Amino acid sequence: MTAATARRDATTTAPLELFDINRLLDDDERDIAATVRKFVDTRLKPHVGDWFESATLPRELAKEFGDLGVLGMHLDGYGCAGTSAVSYGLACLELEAGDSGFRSFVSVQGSLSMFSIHRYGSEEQKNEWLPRLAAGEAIGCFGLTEPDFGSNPAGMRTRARRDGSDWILSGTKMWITNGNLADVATVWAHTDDGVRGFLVPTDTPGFTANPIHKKLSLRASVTSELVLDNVRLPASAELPHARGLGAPLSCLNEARFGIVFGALGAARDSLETTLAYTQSREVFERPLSSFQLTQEKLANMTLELGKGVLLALHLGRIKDAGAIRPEQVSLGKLNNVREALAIARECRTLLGGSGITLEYSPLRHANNLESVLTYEGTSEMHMLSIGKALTGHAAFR
Ligand code: TGC
Ligand code: FAD
Repeated sequence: MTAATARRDATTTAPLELFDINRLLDDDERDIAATVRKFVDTRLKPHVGDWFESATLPRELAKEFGDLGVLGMHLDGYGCAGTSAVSYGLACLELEAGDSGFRSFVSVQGSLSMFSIHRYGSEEQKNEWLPRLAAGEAIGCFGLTEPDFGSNPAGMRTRARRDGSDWILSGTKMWITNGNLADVATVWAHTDDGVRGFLVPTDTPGFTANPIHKKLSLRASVTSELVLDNVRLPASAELPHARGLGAPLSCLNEARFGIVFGALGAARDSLETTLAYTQSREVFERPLSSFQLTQEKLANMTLELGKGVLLALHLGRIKDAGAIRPEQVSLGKLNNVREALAIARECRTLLGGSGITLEYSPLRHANNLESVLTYEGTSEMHMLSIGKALTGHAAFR
């Protein structure tokens, strides 16, 4: 053992231990994070490389996520756990330490599909769908984006028109997570009275989901195009309390909040993986971790990871106090995804050639984070949201 190795063993501290983050959590929050981390380490991580390579997300994971209690965990009643926002965020962080695809599944199920029903649905809709979605016995998806309207959903072309008391929906939704797995789709459409939401059982005639292939990112996640060809729905399929574009945008706040925490899981896993690698990898007869240039990178990444977690926890406490504003969620999503992506890429450099394989997680995380940077509002949309809060000028159009 070299002198450098002996000193290292005596003094190493994990990145987030340096920030003493656990001191900021209560017992429940620590327990939930530890439970999800154990599930990710034992059930998901051993397989994630294969799922990423084969571009699959096994359907049976839905039930396992349900048993774990993470589906709609921040919602009350109807089989949901009713945890704090911080606990939900920590679960997202631990899931995304496995892969952004796992957090994406849970975000879409809990924060987009279930939240849209919980906030805007009728009592009948809630009873029909929420307990099964919470248990992972049914899967949901959320169709807002269209091929020509991603950042600007106000322009959506999907239309819902009345035919007697029925609704007829026509249009195409694009890039829809869980589309080919879903039993029910929350679909947003223009009507003569503005934007409305509809619950579309995916076995309804005229509804088709087409998987999107050849992805370089979020491969352990199902992404689909949804085609609605004169889909006839009863009046009871409309979400009765959703009125206008603000309804789907309010669901996005929930999912974006999960990403504020989640992206840091990908960053933490990248950094932990890389720290371990640099300690065992010898270059020029010394551990890679003993070089100043390596330590500069490790120190800077640790700072950004820790600052991101502090920001996420601060926003989580504001959310739990019922006071969070959409532009505050934008602050967290913009910063934490941007920094997580930078960390994952920097980690890849320290892994050298080994870093380009699925043997090590950082490049997989970096590729996933390219999607995370784009979905739930691109980084530019969040800059403009912050800019609007600062100046009062909406510069989107
Ligand atoms: P604008 O006129 O600003 O707003 C229309 C109405 O909506 C209200 N509103 C919000 N309400 C709640 N939360 C928010 N974040 C809101 N933002 C706006 C607003 O107050 C207004 O209400 P009212 O009552 O006055 O009518 O609308 P705009 O057309 O100018 O658009 C603003 C903009 C650009 C910020 C918005 O369109 C936007 O956020 N664009 C980004 C679209 C986006 O994020 N799409 C994500 C799709 S889902 C997804 O990506 C899932 S990824 C899978 C996963 O999570 O894993
Ligand atoms: P565009 O809106 O075409 O943006 C292209 C570029 O132009 C971006 O850099 C953008 O920031 C920039 N830009 C656009 N407008 C402006 C402006 N005013 N000023 C400056 N720059 C601008 N959507 C769903 O509804 N449900 C889902 O489940 C879902 N899952 C997804 C999963 C994956 C893997 C991906 C990649 C996407 C998913 N999306 C989903 C869609 C996602 O929300 C959109 O991709 C995103 O909102 C961006 O829209 P767009 O792709 O059309 O890009």
